[in-house]
Amino acid sequence: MAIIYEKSKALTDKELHYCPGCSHGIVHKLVAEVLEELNLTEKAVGISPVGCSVFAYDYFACDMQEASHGRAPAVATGIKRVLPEAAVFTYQGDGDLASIGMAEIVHAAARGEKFTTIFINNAIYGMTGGQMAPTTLVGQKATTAPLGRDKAHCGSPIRMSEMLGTLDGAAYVARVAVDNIPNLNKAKKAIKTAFELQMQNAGFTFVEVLAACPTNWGKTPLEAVKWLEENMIPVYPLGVVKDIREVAVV
Ligand SMILES: Cc1ncc(C[n+]2csc(CCOP(=O)(O)OP(=O)(O)O)c2C)c(N)n1
Ligand code: SF4
Repeated sequence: MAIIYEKSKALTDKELHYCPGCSHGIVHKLVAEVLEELNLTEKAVGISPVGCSVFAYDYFACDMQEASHGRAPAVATGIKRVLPEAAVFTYQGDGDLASIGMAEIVHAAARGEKFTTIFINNAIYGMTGGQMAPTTLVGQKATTAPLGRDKAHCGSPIRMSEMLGTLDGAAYVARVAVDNIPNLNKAKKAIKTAFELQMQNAGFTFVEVLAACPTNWGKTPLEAVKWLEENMIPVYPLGVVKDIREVAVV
């Protein structure tokens, strides 16, 4: 019988622990497909974060290293500098990257470290029960903001892609979403471009993925996708924020 679909060989057979409707599993699949298609699985080294995707090291069938809170970019820096031929990536949530590890990611990007970061923006801390993150929307409820994020008290959401895109060391920065099939295809294309540019030594590459956390948003998987489309995309516009190849031709 003809095989029309099979799990990427860049994923292990380990069953994912994510909640129904969580985007982490989808993004794992996209990253794995890209590694396989670019023939990078054997030379890939992934760095797991804290948060719900802490067990990414069990799911990707490549070398993996766990990093402590927010420190994945520092660990990736060391690994890539020692193994310049490796395809190094960090996989980080918004609590890990935009809060706890903000300095790490900013300075790695500023230094133009030649690894790829996959940044999962689900507008909340997932694993620890739904506390407010730097990415939480104004008015969005969180366990630490039960009445909704108050701009006067907590400020506005941080747009990591736009911020990192200002840094000279960033070669490619894009924001994608995994809410429907066309966007999934764009997300995969962006992840592929990020790895391709990394392997060309272009500089730091970063893909922000708008992702659903139905559990902590208190929604069904379908409601969560709709909420993401109606509320997150207007605040976090999709598209390529920076592509060094476009700068090069100007
Ligand atoms: C310095 C420090 N701050 C906070 C925590 C607790 N902590 C561990 S995982 C996590 C949440 C991470 O959330 P996020 O990165 O958004 O990932 P998600 O679970 O949503 O995928 C937090 C707050 C900690 N262990 N240490
Ligand atoms: S708590 Fe949210 S981010 Fe964590 S696995 Fe469940 S849906 Fe995914």
